Amino acid sequence: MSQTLKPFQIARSIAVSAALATTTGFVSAQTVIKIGHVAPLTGNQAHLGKDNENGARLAIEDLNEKKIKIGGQEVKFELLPEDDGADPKQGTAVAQKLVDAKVAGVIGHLNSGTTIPASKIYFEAGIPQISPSATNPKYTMQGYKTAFRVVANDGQLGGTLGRYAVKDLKGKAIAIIDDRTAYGQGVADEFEKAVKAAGGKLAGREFTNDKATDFAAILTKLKGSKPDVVFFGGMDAVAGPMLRQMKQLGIKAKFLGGDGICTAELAKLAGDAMGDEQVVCAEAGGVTAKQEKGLEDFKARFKQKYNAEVQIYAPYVYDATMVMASAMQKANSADPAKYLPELAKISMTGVTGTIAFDAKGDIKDGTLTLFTYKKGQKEKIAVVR
Ligand code: ABU
Repeated sequence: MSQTLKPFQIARSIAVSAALATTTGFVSAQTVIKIGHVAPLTGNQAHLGKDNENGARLAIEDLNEKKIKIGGQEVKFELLPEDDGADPKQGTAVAQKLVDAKVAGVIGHLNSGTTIPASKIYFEAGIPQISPSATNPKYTMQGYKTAFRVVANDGQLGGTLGRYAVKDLKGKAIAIIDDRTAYGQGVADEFEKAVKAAGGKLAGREFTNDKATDFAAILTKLKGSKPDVVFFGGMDAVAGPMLRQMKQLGIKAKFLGGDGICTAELAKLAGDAMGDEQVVCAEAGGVTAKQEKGLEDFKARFKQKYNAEVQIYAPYVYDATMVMASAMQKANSADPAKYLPELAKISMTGVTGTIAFDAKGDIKDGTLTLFTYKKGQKEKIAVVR
């Protein structure tokens, strides 16, 4: 018996047919390989999310220009960008959306607080995920063979900065504030451990949240213990106003933070409240010697293309995308089950240095770069191994 379909049923039927056409393999009849990318594109971290996404776009463009063949066919890489708003729940929702869209891999998420819960969804779907910026160690400690990251972790960031506060800055009263996110609290915990291990004295610990703009209460409380170093575990959008309010309250301490504050934007967010060499922060990667030119060339090219400075992680996103594509080429397949073993044993030199993963999926021999700001410009202090 024939049945007349209503308009919404016709639309659904077409959508299902299209989906079926691409379920025969991860290289479809159209030879399109979908790569998901997730970062916050709304909210106070949107500038960082856009930076990451542009890193992915540049990589996809470069890959498509190479006219790569996989499985005997020329392939076209397609970016599926998603916004998780730096929110863990939105993070898992968009992760499921990407799994349903049959992406071959995911670059992201930007934040540890979204990357960690999303990683379970990708793992259960067998889809490789490379985070270019999530630094909480838990991400790669869950035993998920699909989880990789191309940057150092909070143990390295917090540990190095904690020792730096005590040994190099000779901090006598070290205050800590964190934003209670997986990243902010985690990196602050590591910083605190390192300060104590180096024999430093804590002047107090307070917390805020990742959307806060008023820090008067916690800063006034900390001011009583006369801190000469304040460490903030969190992102630049919160650190900028915090620096302004420290100046208003007359707190003349050095201000330290991890990669979340180590952005081009921080100088603008803090304005004239940021003194020369007052801020010391660490990027969770870095190159030396011959590799420096490659990274500087990338940044110049990025600026020309997007009319924007690299904030922090665009080069790492670019490399993460290239590493994923390279594993597909080595496997001669974009099927996650086939290229995942190649990804696990990859060794590739990109614009951020050499990328190879340890058994957990962390980058081998991860480096850090310490920066300060002078006249609003980021200046490298040292690359630390
Ligand atoms: N690593 C700093 C920003 C991203 C995150 O880990 O949450």
